[in-house]
Amino acid sequence: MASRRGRFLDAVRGTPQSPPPIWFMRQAGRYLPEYREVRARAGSFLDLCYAPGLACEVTLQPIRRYDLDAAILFADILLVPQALGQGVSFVQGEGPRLDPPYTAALLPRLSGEDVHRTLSPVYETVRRVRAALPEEKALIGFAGAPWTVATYMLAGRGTKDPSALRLYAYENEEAFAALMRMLTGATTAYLIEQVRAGADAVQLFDSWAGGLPEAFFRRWCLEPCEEVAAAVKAACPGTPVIAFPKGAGPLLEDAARSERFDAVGVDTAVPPAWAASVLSPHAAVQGNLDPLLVVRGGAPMLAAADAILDAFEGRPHVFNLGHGFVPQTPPEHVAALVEHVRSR
Ligand code: 1CP
Repeated sequence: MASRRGRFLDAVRGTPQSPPPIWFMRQAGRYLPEYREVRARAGSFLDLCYAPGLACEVTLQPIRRYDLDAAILFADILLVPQALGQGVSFVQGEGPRLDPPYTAALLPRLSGEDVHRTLSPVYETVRRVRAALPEEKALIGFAGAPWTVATYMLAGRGTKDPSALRLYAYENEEAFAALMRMLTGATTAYLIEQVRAGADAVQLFDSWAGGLPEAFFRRWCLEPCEEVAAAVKAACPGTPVIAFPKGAGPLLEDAARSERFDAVGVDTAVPPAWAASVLSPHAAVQGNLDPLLVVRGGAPMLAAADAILDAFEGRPHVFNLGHGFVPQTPPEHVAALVEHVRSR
């Protein structure tokens, strides 16, 4: 329902709100005791992602606790490689494993034909969350950006340094381009179904967009995300799309200038004053408190929040973190932060 209104949707469409709407990346997750309880009942992390009743419950938990302006679907960016036919598992304490890692030889075994069969429980979660959410709160759907998902598919796991994967892309142009085409198509189909099921906006997480040369960033981060956004908007007119090319630095301006994106996520390393003057004349901005300051809490957290609020005063801004909450975040610090932002 692209016509829904609300503080979050009005801000991402370009109308400043005072105080700004608030949601947080990783707002559902291990820092919340009520999440840990449901997670223990679900069995594995992937079982939780594919159980609409439980995934709906954990999506709503942070809304109940903090009355946030937007919920984000509980799922993971690695459901798409699984739907394409690559094995995905989460090893306790070690993170994700994708098996076998992508090579040209794996390509014939992957298929974008049938992603909805694997992903249909996610659409059911979206329907349930939208039905349970108050009218004025938004539901954000999401997917990983093709490049970021490709890094996991190529490495077979999370990598601290994706430079070997960039070399793969340079040296195996055809096999890499085929993977990116498949991911772009599957991501588009996935997000369109999320919106049809009730997501009010979508975010593309490009967590590994940092440290790339300009031409590589444009070709493999920006352009595939623009293609996905254009197709989502063509199928579901008026749906806001948020791009989050984490670590992109000055190349964030390219994303903000793109007519395909309504808002850009701003990571912790970006100076808010720069984002306010360079980015926000083109797009709404979302961010960018250091999640580690929420672990610290108290005056340093509130002062940093004030600096962000001051920088974006009078501009379309969604208050958020520069990256997700870490598991050791005290939930009471989050409550104090929300109260502070709302009381300005
Ligand atoms: O045991 C657990 O509970 C697993 C922890 C966890 C959670 C809570 C993972 C594993 N994924 C999630 C949920 C998740 N992931 C959401 C849900 C909504 C919310 O924000 O509340 C979202 C939006 C994501 C997106 C995601 N998954 C990203 C992009 C954002 C980012 O953090 O950069 C990435 C890179 C992933 C991969 C992933 N999933 C989980 C882990 C531990 C990782 C990172 C792996 C690595 O790089 O080592």
